[in-house]
Amino acid sequence: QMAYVLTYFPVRGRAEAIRLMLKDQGKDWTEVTVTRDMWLEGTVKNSCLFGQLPKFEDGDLTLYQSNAIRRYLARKLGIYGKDDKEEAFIDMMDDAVQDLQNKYIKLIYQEYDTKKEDYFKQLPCDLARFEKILTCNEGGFLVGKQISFADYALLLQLLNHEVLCPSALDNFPSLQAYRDRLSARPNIKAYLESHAFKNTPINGNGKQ
Ligand code: GDS
Repeated sequence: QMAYVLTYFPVRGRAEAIRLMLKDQGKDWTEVTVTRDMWLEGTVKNSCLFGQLPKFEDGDLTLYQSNAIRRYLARKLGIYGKDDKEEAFIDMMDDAVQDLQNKYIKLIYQEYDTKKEDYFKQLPCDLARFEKILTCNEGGFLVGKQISFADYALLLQLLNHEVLCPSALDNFPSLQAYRDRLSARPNIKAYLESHAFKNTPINGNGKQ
């Protein structure tokens, strides 16, 4: 069994949902870190199919696009629902988490100094939707009774948003319980407490 290889910048960013999934599922991988200087030199960027990272290798398979990588691994690791219906619901939930992540990335990289207050005003409305979904699903996850790749993405968004806005989850007991329950899974707990996780910045521009 060849080791997986994940190539990314020394940040959590768009690689973190991949890392968290691999950790929780007990899979090892080799991390290749591309520094800003290496990236600006241009050779690595030119070698990337869309000029961006992350890149993921599994033997002779090379993938780009973080969400394609996540879905590939989810299929392979069996965390993509138990049937077509669950799979469709997981896609739907993951797209909703991506909507939130895209807003977050836009704030961090483009509007951090100008739109933070607006973002804080909108945030409870976005989080309330996930609160309702988790309150209604007795399985304890976004979909069904088993963890899926969408759950790792939501957990990371909750953790990132609590850094951005410490009171983010204050009025959302189901989100708090979900964050606590997922963070207590043994492999996730060990990872969240690790030097590797704690010392890796959330975003590439130092904002959080
Ligand atoms: N859809 C792709 C995926 O999901 O894999 C997006 C991949 C992506 O954006 N990769 C970034 C990258 O390689 C790192 S994530 N950047 C180097 C480059 O482009 O040369 N992305 C839009 C998005 O995620 O939807 C961004 O906004 C990224 N920002 C997030 S970091 C600028 C700066 O330093 O501010 N030079 C680069 C900012 C940037 O790439």
